[in-house]
Amino acid sequence: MTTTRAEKVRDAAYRMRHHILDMGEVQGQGYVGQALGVADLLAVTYVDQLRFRADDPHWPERDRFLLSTGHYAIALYAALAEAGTVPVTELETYGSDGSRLPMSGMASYTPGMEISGGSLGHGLTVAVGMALGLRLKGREQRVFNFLSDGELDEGSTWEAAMGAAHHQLGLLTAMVDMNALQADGPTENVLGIEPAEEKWEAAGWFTQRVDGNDIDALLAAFDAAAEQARPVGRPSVILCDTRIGRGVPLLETREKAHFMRIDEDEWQLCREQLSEGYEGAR
Ligand SMILES: Cc1ncc(C[n+]2csc(CCOP(=O)(O)OP(=O)(O)O)c2C)c(N)n1
Ligand SMILES: [Mg+2]
Repeated sequence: MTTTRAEKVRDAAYRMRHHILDMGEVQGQGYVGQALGVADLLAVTYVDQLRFRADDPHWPERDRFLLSTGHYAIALYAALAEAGTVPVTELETYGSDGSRLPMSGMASYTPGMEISGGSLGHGLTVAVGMALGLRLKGREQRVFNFLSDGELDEGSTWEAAMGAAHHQLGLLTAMVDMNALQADGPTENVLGIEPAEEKWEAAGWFTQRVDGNDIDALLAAFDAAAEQARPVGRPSVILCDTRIGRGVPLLETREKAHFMRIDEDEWQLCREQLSEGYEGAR
């Protein structure tokens, strides 16, 4: 029996969610909810879309994946472990002194981490510069920028969005985690950004909005973006509505979801719930 693209992605996302829980347990807390929410999105990116060499993170021909949100590093570490760039055994060093896997993403520490993105609202500006630079060199690599809905409240993001359309950076794809949450509460209470699709369209982007936990919908959206991708053309954005804590019911309903503290005896329960959900869906 052949494994479909969607099955490959689903299995990778499941393993990544386990990695996220394992890393989270090392610190007893962290940005676990967001990471579980975007595991499907990052699995699609790393398993199905991105051109890279796991054992050569500086391979000049690679597509670029820029994580704007440094606090989502735990999600990227899970993807890098699944990809084979970071050994799975190294995940237990997460957040410890001297580890290559600090709690906030640092490009100089971690193989495969292209930028240090903790200062929110800067990732897309860097991505625009990188896409322009690659085009000037005559290269046809794609640049993917992962950003959060909180970053849509930053003016610099919209300057970059307009700049990308102005310069017709057709190999640039932004993916936004529309988890409807920020550190200070629900996005709609902090600074509403809806209707987000219309804003991106008005900025000149090929815009799609999907359920970010529906792997088939994600694959279709990434395929449509890839179809559009050309050196001179419209940049693409995929707005992904994700659910915090996805896959672990205990965490899907947590009130304090931006930075979760999880009791010692809850981690095993989280793992069991994750496994039950995965087996149940098969
Ligand atoms: C420029 C900047 N301002 C403020 C912060 C502090 N901060 C860290 S996470 C965060 C929430 C941003 O929203 P989002 O990324 O959507 O949050 P999440 O979905 O992870 O809850 C803020 C304001 C920051 N890192 N950078
Ligand atoms: Mg958010």
